[in-house]
This record gives sequence, structure tokens and C-alpha cells, in this order.
Amino acid sequence: MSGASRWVFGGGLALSGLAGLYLASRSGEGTLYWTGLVLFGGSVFLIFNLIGGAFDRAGGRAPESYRLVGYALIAVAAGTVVFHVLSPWWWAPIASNWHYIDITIDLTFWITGVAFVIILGFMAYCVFRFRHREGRRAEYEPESTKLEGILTVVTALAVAAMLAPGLFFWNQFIDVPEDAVEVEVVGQQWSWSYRLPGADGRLGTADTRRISPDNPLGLNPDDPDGQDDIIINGGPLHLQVDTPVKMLLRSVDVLHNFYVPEFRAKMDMVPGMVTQLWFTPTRTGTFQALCAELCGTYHAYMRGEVVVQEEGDYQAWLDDQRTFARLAAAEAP
Ligand SMILES: [Cu+2]
Repeated sequence: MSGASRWVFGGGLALSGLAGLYLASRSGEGTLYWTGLVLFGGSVFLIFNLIGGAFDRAGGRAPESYRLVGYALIAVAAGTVVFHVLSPWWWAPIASNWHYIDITIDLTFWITGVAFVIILGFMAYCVFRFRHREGRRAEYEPESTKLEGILTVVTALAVAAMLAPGLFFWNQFIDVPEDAVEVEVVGQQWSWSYRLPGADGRLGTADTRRISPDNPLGLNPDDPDGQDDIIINGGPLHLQVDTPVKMLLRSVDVLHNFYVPEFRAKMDMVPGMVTQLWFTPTRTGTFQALCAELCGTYHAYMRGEVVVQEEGDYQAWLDDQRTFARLAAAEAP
């Protein structure tokens, strides 16, 4: 293959790789998804083969095409930025008060992105500036106090800039509003259950050791606070829009993590502990809850639904739900 046709072939491979990525990201269906991924993987493999071939032909000689290496580095930096901007994988539109999560991720993207482009740009510059020339020898300079000082300060500032917002925002994250409604989420391999306090506004005590087919969440039958608790076993959870929710998270068996991407907030669920998070749903809709902690064979199928509704619709749903006392009565022989 001549030089020009190699460029055309490589360019075509890059385009087909991108097309494969796009196809995979846009198809919910299995065959198309895998076709896209195979197209992407195959294109990347052939591009690496082309690059390997170029190195073989150079065979240790100072390659005439050192420029190619510099251009390739610049192309990788530019391609990464373009892909970031055009990426089909982006977060779902937010549906809670936690805008700051998006701010911190944006900030991290900016800092790491600028560092990435600068480093690749510097490498490309070195390839051009310090390329091999007949009769020119490299200088030996093992120490540079000035350079080390600059790098240490700049790196420390960048890392601090990425960590500092988290300190302020974490404070909000653990500061639960007084009027937040308590909702318990119970994770188990591989489903979600929920419990809402009844008319008394208090959740009764519960213990994993009491779990039985009649008492799926292990409530204490002697606790008067628990009698009017509303049990939602496996069904979707409904929430009222613009009302802060404090979620109490329990796990029956292994680590899970309750995550609704649109709410941004998420937290591990640890057997033997009650962890928590809070948020205010800011728009109505049906959102998917996912388990965000690898928890066994069917982890990927551990899905649930959270429906955010206006007050009237929410009350209508709530009136249809069954309390612990009614469940227990229904189960009694
Ligand atoms: Cu899980």
C-alpha cells in the first residue's frame, strides 16, 4: 500500500470505528449493539496494525515521518475533546435539587481535560522540537529544581480545586431538612422494597432476623409504630414532587447501592447498618432505579421504578397501599 492509500484506509477505519460506537450507543437491541461494538473493536484493531506496520518499516532508523507521530498526538487530543462534546453517553436530565453534583463533575472534566490536552500537546512539541538530527546529542539534565517546584505547585492546586467543592457540598448532603419525609428502601438480591411511615409519621423498628414470607421486611410485630407502616414489596415507589425525602437504606444480604441517575444522589446499602441520603424531586415523571454496587449474578437486572407525582395523584396512590397490620391480617390463616 502506498503512503496516500494508507492514510485513506486509516481514515476510513477511524470513521467506521466512530460509526460503530454511535450505533452501539443508540441501539437498545442486542444484535445492533453487538454489531456496533464489533465494528468499533475491529476498526481499532486494524488501526493499531497499521501503526505497528509503520514502526516495522521504520525499523529503528530515524523515521522521515516523525511528523506523523506529532500529528497523531494532536489528533488524539482533538478527537478526545470532540468526542467529549458530541458524546452520546451523557447524564440524564436532572430531576432533583443536587445540581452541585453536575457542577463538580463538570469541574473535574475541565481540569483533567485541560491537563490531558496540555500533556499531549507538550509531547507533540517535543517530537517536533527535539527530533533526531545527525550529529546532535541529547543533554543530560537529571535535576531541575525550578521545574519540579512548578509541577508540584500546579498539580497540588489542580487536585485541591477538584476536591474543595466536595467539602462544601458534602456538608449540604448530610444536612437533612427538618421537614423531609422518611422513606425506607430495602435492597436484596435482586429486588427493591420500600416502606413508608403511616399516619403517625414514624417507622417501626425492623430486624433482618425477623424476615419471613409473611414479613418480607422483618418488621417488629410488637412495635406499635410499625403497625401502620406502608409496605411496598417489589412494586414501584411513588414520591411527591417538591417534597424533600430522607431515604433510609437497608440491605438484607450483601452490599447494594440505591441509585436513580436523575436524582444524582446515591449511597451504599450495607447489611447490618442503616445508611441514608436525601433529595428533593423537582419534576414529575417515571425514573429507573438501579443497583450501583455489583451484588451477584443478576445485579444488572436489579431495577426498580420511582414515580414522582403531584400531590393529588400521590395521595390517590398512597390510599391504595397496604399497611403492615393489614398485610399481617391478610396472611393470617
Ligand atoms: Cu444490588
